Amino acid sequence: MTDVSDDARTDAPETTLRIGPPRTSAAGVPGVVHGLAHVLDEAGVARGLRTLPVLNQHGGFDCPGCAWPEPGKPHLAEFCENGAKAIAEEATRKRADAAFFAEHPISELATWTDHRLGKAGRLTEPMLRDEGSDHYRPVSWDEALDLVAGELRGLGSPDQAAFYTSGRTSNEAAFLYQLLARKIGTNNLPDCSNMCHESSGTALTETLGIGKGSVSLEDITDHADLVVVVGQNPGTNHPRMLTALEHAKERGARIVAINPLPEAGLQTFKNPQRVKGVVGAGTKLADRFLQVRLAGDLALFQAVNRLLLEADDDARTAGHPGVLDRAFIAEHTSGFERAAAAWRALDWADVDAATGLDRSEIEGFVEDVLAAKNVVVCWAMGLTQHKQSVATIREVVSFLLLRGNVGRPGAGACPVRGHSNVQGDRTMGIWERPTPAFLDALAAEFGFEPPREPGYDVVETVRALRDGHLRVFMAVGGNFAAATPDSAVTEAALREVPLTVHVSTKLNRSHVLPGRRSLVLPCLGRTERDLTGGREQVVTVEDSMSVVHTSRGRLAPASASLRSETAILCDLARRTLGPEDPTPWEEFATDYARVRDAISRVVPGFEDFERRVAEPGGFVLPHPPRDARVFPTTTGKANFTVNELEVVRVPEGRLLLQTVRSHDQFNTTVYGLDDRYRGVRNGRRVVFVHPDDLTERGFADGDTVHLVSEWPDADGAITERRAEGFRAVSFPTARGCAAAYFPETNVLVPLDHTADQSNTPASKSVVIRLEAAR
Ligand SMILES: Nc1nc2c(c(=O)[nH]1)N[C@H]1C(S)=C(S)[C@@H](COP(=O)(O)OP(=O)(O)OC[C@H]3O[C@@H](n4cnc5c(=O)[nH]c(N)nc54)[C@H](O)[C@@H]3O)O[C@H]1N2
Ligand SMILES: Nc1nc2c(c(=O)[nH]1)N[C@H]1C(S)=C(S)[C@@H](COP(=O)(O)OP(=O)(O)OC[C@H]3O[C@@H](n4cnc5c(=O)[nH]c(N)nc54)[C@H](O)[C@@H]3O)O[C@H]1N2
Ligand SMILES: [Mo]
Repeated sequence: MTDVSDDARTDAPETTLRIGPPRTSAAGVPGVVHGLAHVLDEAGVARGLRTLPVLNQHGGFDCPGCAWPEPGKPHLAEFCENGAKAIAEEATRKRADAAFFAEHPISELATWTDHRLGKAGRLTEPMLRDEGSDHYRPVSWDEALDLVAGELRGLGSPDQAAFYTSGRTSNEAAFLYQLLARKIGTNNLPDCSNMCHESSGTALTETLGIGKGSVSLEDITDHADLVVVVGQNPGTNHPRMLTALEHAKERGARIVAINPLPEAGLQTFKNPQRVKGVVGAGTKLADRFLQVRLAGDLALFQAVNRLLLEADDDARTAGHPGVLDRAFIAEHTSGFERAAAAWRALDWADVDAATGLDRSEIEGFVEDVLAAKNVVVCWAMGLTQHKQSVATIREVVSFLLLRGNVGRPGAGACPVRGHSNVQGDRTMGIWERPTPAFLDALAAEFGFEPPREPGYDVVETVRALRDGHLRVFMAVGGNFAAATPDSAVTEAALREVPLTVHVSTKLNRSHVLPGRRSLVLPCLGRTERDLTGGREQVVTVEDSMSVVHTSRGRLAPASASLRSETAILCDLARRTLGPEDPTPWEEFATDYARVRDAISRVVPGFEDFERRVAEPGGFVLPHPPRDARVFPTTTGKANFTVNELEVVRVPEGRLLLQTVRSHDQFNTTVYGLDDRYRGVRNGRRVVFVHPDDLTERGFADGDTVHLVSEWPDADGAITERRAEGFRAVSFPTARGCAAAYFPETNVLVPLDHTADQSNTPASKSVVIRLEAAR
């Protein structure tokens, strides 16, 4: 299925690209047939069928697709089109084996697109690139791990190493990985969360006292009267969430979508798993759609909070009860008066400019809120990847607090996580800023003094690489080179580091931008049977709603040489820390229950881990605000906040670009070249722009353009970054806004352009201009 345009990592326009009208509904029968076709094609019929029925079932494996929770009683097969694609990607019969690496020099692979790299198949044995060589060659596990251990032991300082994690790593492997890093002596544990929900964690910790969502699946399906879906494209990225929204609607709940793009999944949903959905026209999901401008949500929620305040004034003046939950505010919150004063001073001209919405649209939303007893707000990357993301999410929390929408059924904050275990990895201590309490517990369990200084996050790791401060860059999963901003900077920096080590399932760009020496270590994926230590091992994961459960792979491993992440890390730890280290690494490797035992003593909420996780559906971690309206913040209350609004002013003739996912990718893994719901076929170099914005800038639909980002450096000089050869697509996005796919557009995102406080790359608000291609 590869076409000419996909042969090279080229900036030439894609000649076979086809654009049709965007869809208004998601996930109908064609969706699942399409998804199944992927599994059957890639994995072979028998393997595919063996895989799907055990997906997300008790005793089966956790879908590597996304972190949306499984219902208590899953349907016969709780899977979705994109889950099927994720499995196909892992269960593929293709192999990037020694013969493959012998045939293709690294310099050639570096010219391939991400799509083509991924299609090379599963990695099969440890591969080493020697200094100066243009090829990877096979090495034994012993040689590979001794090499890494030797390099780690020879560091001038422990902080010359950084240990990256992507959110597919199991709880057990994550726990051991952070333990190894801290035993070496560093908190340099950057993870994909830094680019993902870091803004949510930061804002929620400050305001509610815990950086996780406060709702359960039942809150949405059974109790909420209003579900607000803001900055999220569930039809593509969390398709099973649509089923939950459908249940909510059947009970009469309303759904409000807030997004610059009219995403298909938020418009109409055809549930493929239900007869009615199959034969009928589908459910209209969103009752109200606010087409906000990019980065306009802070102003929007401030305006909503102001209007709620005014509605309360009006009601009380008229002698009615107010509309705010005064009892909750008095008993459980802090800072209300200051926040209220700030809302009263809000400048409506700023709201108009930032949101691009009519006042009547915002008032309509406020009416929905006032009509609803219980409100849930769900969000994803549309809220987290902007300069003022943390402030925006704080303001969303204030919105919930005003009417007591936290800590009762059907209400709360729901950051919808990305990677299937990204939340669990953080719970296990994958964090460059661990809490003192976590480090104390680790110290007590393992009898050592962990480092206390904060380590590098993702952006700081790129800077450290660029500035030559790192000697070892290790990654368990992920694709650091492609996922991080400012690709040119990151790619150049990675090539200079003395040793890169990637524990991966599949070939990706990070492997073909190797350090001076580079190791690619192949590991088992979620779907595969793990027989480490001669017994069948299970691992555990935590979903977006703090449910911890087991995952057991069922397929035969892609190669006999694969090792589990846990086994690799234990072996590496043993070689690095030497026989004098008292940690029972070998026992950890051969019996993961021993790891869970250690976790149960270090991480609060995991008491009696082994027994509780064996129960059907697992167990739910404690969440004081959700469970008891207890807020472990610095004030001991839920905090209202005052957030100064900085309206993003895009210079004349420029556009604000967001970098998003197509329907045919998982982050940097490109499954295929279509974005069905947005009408794109057989290409990815497209930029979606409002028709009037195109005309005003002298362009027409179908023109080939270059995207040029403009970033003022500290001294005020403008630095330009370019991504060339894109098809301009006239699209009903909000005015002044554009959208294009990452990772291709990561080259446009300046490294220093990050969210205040969370340091998350602001990859949803990049100022660009379009340039005519000649
Ligand atoms: N199939 C599939 N599933 C996935 C992934 C995948 O790549 N493929 N990735 C996983 C991961 S790691 C994550 S984090 C999630 C990502 O899930 P999403 O956050 O849904 O992913 P994005 O494609 O980044 O889409 C961002 C959405 O926010 C909107 N948006 C952007 N900026 C703004 C804004 O300023 N305001 C508002 N209101 N809306 C805005 C965009 O129009 C878009 O609808 O999905 C997870 N699941
Ligand atoms: N411009 C822009 N950039 C972004 C984003 C954006 O919206 N816009 N989104 C950001 C977000 S939300 C995220 S989460 C990051 C994602 O960043 P990463 O998590 O680093 O990237 P992925 O593409 O998810 O990683 C895919 C690779 O993981 C490996 N892999 C898959 N499964 C396994 C496994 O089970 N074990 C191991 N060891 N390896 C495995 C495979 O080799 C595969 O190539 O990207 C961020 N980058
Ligand atoms: Mo993510």
